[in-house]
Amino acid sequence: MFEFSLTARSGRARTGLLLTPHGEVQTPLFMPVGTLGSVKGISPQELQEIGSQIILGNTYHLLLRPGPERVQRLGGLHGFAAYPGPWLTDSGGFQVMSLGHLRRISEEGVVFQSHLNGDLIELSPEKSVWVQEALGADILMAFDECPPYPASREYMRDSIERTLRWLERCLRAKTRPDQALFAIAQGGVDLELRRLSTEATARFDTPGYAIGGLAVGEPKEGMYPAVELSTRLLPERKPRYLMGVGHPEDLVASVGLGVDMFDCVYPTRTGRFGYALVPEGRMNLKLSKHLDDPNPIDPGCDCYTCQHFSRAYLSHLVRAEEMLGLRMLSLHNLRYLHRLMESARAAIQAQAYGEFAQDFAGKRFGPEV
Ligand code: PRF
Ligand code: ZN
Repeated sequence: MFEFSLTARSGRARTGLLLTPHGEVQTPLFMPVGTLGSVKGISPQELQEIGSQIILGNTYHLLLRPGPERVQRLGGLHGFAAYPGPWLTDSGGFQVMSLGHLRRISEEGVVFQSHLNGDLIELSPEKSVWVQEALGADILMAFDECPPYPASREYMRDSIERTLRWLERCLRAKTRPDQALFAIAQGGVDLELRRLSTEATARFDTPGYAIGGLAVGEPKEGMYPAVELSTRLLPERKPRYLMGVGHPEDLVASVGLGVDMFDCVYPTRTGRFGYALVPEGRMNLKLSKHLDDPNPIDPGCDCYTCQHFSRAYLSHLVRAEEMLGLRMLSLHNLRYLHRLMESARAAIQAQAYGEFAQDFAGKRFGPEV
């Protein structure tokens, strides 16, 4: 039911085809984040129109509300959220750290206080798998610990080992054959610990592997060597997922290092803040220079937003905090990242990824246009 095949290579970049019970997807790809079972403001129909292939849901949020058993009774994420294509759920390990009021980490798992009502909630490898089986995604993530940056070496080493024991427990707890569980390597930006974690993780023969523990505030110069080492150590024939990374530059560089999958709230969140992703960088629609501009955000973009609306109108909507403006920017930003990955796939298939990456970098202007 799960199969991953490589279809082309260019340097270390690769294209692949991943088969899941709810459809096949082409890699490299970007996955929109639908934390609570919805990609904020974007309908399933729109997601399909812009070329989304997998949606990511979160164990942490869906456990708090509406609850995994309710989602299961109402058809799992595919039925309940009416998005029939492939889903992936994150395990909650990372969200507990970043959102919950963490009370205790132990060998057993974590105890945290809900950010909604203060309830004490436990999450363990077994419980995370149980929740993810009820949610019914095609791909489940192992329950891991993503330590903050910076963390002491001693803490990191303990944490890596705990995450490996948690991975074993996740695999033992898993019961459904129609779901694939991806392992997650940790290790921060310390290359020795990253190697330790990745080699040990790769010994578990899971259908895919994630590179976790990055994009937690470390300098960019720290992240790339860790990604580079990870893709060298992970098995060639399994998909590699770099978690929580979604800046266009990082996608282009990481695909060049052999990463196949990405997720991030960046395109939707930055859209809600009034920014549009463009080939030159990021356009701030709140700037008054856009108020009289009849041009679309990006004349080269095929999305609904660029086909119908001017910068002037979008700028007006953003200033007035109209829902439509924020929705249309999110839609454009997601389409931008999907197009970026489509172009990357075409370049890899043409054996020209190096030129593609160079061309991409050559157009970048700076942080804001
Ligand atoms: N682990 C999990 N989810 C994640 C991460 C991780 O390390 C990251 C990396 N910051 C994003 N999402 N389970
Ligand atoms: Zn557009």
